Amino acid sequence: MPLAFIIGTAGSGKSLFTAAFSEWLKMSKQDVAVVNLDPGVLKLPYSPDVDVRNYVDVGNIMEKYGLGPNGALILAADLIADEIGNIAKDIEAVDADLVLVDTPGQMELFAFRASGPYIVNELTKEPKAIIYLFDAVFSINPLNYVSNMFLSAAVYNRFFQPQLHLLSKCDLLPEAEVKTITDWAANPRALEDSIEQKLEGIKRLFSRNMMRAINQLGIKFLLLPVSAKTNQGITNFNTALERILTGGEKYTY
Ligand SMILES: Nc1nc2c(ncn2[C@@H]2O[C@H](COP(=O)(O)OP(=O)(O)OP(=O)(O)O)[C@@H](O)[C@H]2O)c(=O)[nH]1
Ligand SMILES: [Mg+2]
Repeated sequence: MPLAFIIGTAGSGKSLFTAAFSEWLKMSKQDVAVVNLDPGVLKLPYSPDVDVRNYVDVGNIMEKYGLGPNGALILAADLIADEIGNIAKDIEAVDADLVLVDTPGQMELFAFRASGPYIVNELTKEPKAIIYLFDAVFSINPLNYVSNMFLSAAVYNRFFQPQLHLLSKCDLLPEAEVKTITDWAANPRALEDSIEQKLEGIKRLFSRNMMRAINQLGIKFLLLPVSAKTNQGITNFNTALERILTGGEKYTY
């Protein structure tokens, strides 16, 4: 069964999007399972079918190793890798046609430590995709947008899996601003124009050079606006995901 990993900076909307998209799939009679890979989360907006907290408990780690919350989360990220066989078995036991994986709040724990790519590779040999979330409110500033491009390119460089980019929480911005950001993704000239207009000095120089460097990497950068509150954009996103994971077929017949 194919797996989609939802990744993004802290608070970018990973968990709520996982909840909204899984509900949407269930309404469309698709057989979906949801995995929580965040060992530190206290409350989730969905009921996970598989939960890493059954294996790795951040509270216990803090006590056992005398660590603070951040040290415990780092250790937890590595301990998850040791439990990957059990987690893979749990996922197989659920036997769904598509698995959504909600990843830890702090993206760097999953993306930039050795354990993340190991987990992605070991969980399944079936098709997988990385879903990278750009927080819409954060991204309306061109400097932040370019920083997020850079992070998403860094994530790609860690996993080398098909990657889809979503503009999350798009209900929080006026439609015109959503369009501005999606235009930046589709057309580097539009982004360069905004950088010239809205930024000055070192910020302008830095953003322009970083944007050009990322474009030179040749990463195709389609950004789909979505909202986990209004379900806007979810149909489009699902079509793009089906194309990657199943060659355009439905997950469940
Ligand atoms: N308006 C609006 N708010 C959203 C949307 N998605 C998430 N939020 C809010 O943004 C905050 C963070 O959402 P989460 O889904 O917890 O984000 P996350 O990336 O899982 O956060 P961490 O795992 O803690 O890093 C919550 O207050 C959500 O209610 C959305 O589509 N629209
Ligand atoms: Mg979360």
